[in-house]
Formats: sequence, C-alpha cells, structure tokens
Amino acid sequence: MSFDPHTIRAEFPILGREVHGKPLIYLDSAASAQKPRAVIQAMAGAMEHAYANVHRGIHSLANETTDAYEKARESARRLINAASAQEIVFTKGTTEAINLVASSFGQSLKAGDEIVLTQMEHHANIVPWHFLRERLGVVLRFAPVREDGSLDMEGFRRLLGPKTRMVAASHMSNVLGTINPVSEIVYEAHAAGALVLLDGAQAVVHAKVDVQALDVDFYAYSGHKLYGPTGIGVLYGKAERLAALPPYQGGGEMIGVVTEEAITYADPPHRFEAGTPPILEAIGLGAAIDWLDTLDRDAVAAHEHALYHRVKERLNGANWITEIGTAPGKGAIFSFAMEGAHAHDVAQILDRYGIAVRAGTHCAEPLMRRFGVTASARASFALYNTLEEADAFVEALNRTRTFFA
Ligand code: C6P
Repeated sequence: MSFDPHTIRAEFPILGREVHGKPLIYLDSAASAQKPRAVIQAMAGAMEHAYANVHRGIHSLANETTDAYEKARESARRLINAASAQEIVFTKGTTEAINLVASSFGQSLKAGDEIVLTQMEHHANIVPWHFLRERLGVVLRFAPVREDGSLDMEGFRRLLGPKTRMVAASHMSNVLGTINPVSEIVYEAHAAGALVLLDGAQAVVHAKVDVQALDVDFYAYSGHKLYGPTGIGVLYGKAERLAALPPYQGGGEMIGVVTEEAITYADPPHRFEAGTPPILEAIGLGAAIDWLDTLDRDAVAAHEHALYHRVKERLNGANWITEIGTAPGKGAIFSFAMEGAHAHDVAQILDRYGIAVRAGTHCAEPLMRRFGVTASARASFALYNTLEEADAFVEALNRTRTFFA
C-alpha cells in the first residue's frame, strides 16, 4: 500500500477552509486532530438511522445501537491488540482513564507507598497521583529526563524499589516527541513488583501498539487525537487487573444487584461504565480506527517523520531557533523557542499566516521547569500535512523572526 497525503486531505472537509485569508495549515494535531468524512458520517448516520440507549432496550433500535457500540469496542481492542474486548473500558479520554486507575487502584495504597512517574508526563498523568499523595501520603518519584529529551533509564532504575507500587509513564511525550523504551520500563517495573500504566495519548496515533507484547497492565488513549471525536477514550487493563479494581463511579449499568441493604457489581468493562455512555462518540472512534486500518500505518509514520525532518533541514541549523527534544527516534513533534520572542507571540503571528501551532506549557509544567523555560511553541505533524506545508511553516518562521530580530 502506498500513501499520498494529498489524496487523504480530500477526506478532511475542514482542511479546505481559510484562516485570515490564507489556506489553513493545521500543525496542532497533537492537541486534537481533524476528522475525516468517515467519522463525521458514522456519527451523523447513527443519529439519522439507528440511535437509542445501549444495553437497556429490547427494541430494534436499542439492539442495533448496542451492536454498533460493542463493535466500536472491538475496533478499540484491535488497535492495541488486547486479548479481549472485555479488557477495553470506554472513558471520556486519556485523562479519565488515568483518573480511573489512580482512584480505583489507589484504594489499595497506604502512606509511604511509591508511584514512579517521569519528568515528561502530561498533567493527566501527574495530578491524579498527586491526589493520592495529598489524601494518603503516597510518595511520588519522577524519573529524570536528559538534555536531549530522552528518559534517563539509569535514573529511572534507581527509583524502583520494594515500595514501588505503580510506574506510570508516557509512551510518547506530547512536548518532546520522545518515544520511551516502554518494553524496558515494563520489564524493570515488573521485576520490582510494580504495575505499569502507559499513557498512549500521543503514541497510539503514530505507532502500532501491542499491549500483549508489551505485557503492560494498563494503557490509556484518547479518541480525538486519533482522528475520532472528543468525549471518548479507552482504558485498557489486563483482565485480572480490571477484575481486581473496585468501581470508579456508581450508577446505571455498572451493577449486579442493588437492594436497600447492599450492592454487587457487574464484571469489567461494564463495572467502569456507569450511566449512559458516550454512544455516538464510541461509534465515531470505531469509525476512526476502521478508517486508519485502511491505511499503511508504516507509510503514514514515514511520511510524518519526513515532514519533521523537512522542517529541520530547511531551518538548516538556524541559531535563532532552539528545539526542545531531540532524542533519537523521536516522533513528529517540533517544540521550539524563538530567540527574543515569547511562544504566544510566535503562535499569534503564525496564525496570521493561516498556520495553527500550540504555545504554552502543553500541560507539562514539570518538564518546562526541567528545561528552564516557561513556555514553548509546538508544531505537531499529522498524516494530512504535506511537504509544501512544512516549507510554508519554515517560511513563516523566517518572517516571524523579523518581528523580533
Ligand atoms: N495533550 C496536547 O496539546 P485528553 O485531554 O484526556 O484527551 O488527553 C490528555 C493527555 C494525556 N497525555 C498526553 C501525552 C497528552 O498529550 C494528552 C493531551 C494535548 O498536548 C492537550 S493538553
């Protein structure tokens, strides 16, 4: 299979629009990706033809919608090669998936137990663990990040010990683009007797993930970065890990029996899906994954890398740009500081050229502190970006510079 970004672009209606009279160049897909027609139509189609609540009805529409919802769970399973669809819990995103684990697994923790994180975590994989520090006296340890943005594995190993109960780490950094050595992380953590949660919000978009090969206990990802809708994400948990977790929220469909005196709970995954779930969003996510499956994912990854390298090559070592994160094998994310300019001003000027980049802390304040910066600008590349757009981005950076030089 070959891959042509120009053909793919035609499947994304929004990419035809203009911003400030210029063709939109969307380089903010790490924040949230645009949606192909396959996703838009799957969601609209469900609302127009087969919509009802799931797992509750006897009538035809309820059954059809339940089938579509469970089919989406199967797609979500296939994406990461989980052993069973029962290991896939729908959440509203990566953030909720991590909160679920922290909250439920946290009930088995006590003061002095240790959670090992890394300095490159998104707040979604820091704050839920801080809750446990505040409430229970659990100790958080942060594995150091090297100057090039790679994880210091020696430093990581030194943090593991008999008190480590959980290692929670990003598979791919949303700021640095670093792809962490997750097999090694899982192996080392298990050897120390700890469980592992991987934050796959960025990685799952760009790389093939196999949770069985990784032997990871929990894996989290979001739909909206994966060309699917917002409001839907996945928590994967090994069957025996999910079975051991107490419920996260209470409500309809997560129970076995409810009496005035007592309750029993449903088995996973339904134990963790209280209330009416995000039905349309799950259908949209399933459509996004099925659509991605029609593409040559290796060719897509190669194209995204080519975009990143094109920007680097065209900047040609410009000394007025400092890239943050240059680890070998990193993904297609270009975080940078421009000499004399605040990242927000850079992003605002780029917007005048129709170019969307993100600027700020990227919800990763400990990492910003590690690199001694208060903010960075970030261009993140997706399958629908072209080499022409990469060139236009560099051209716009050169023009932006003249405002500050
Ligand atoms: N990062 C970014 O611009 P949610 O918001 O739940 O879908 O995903 C949270 C999250 C968790 N981990 C990583 C590595 C992430 O990149 C994100 C989301 C976006 O970088 C929005 S802050």
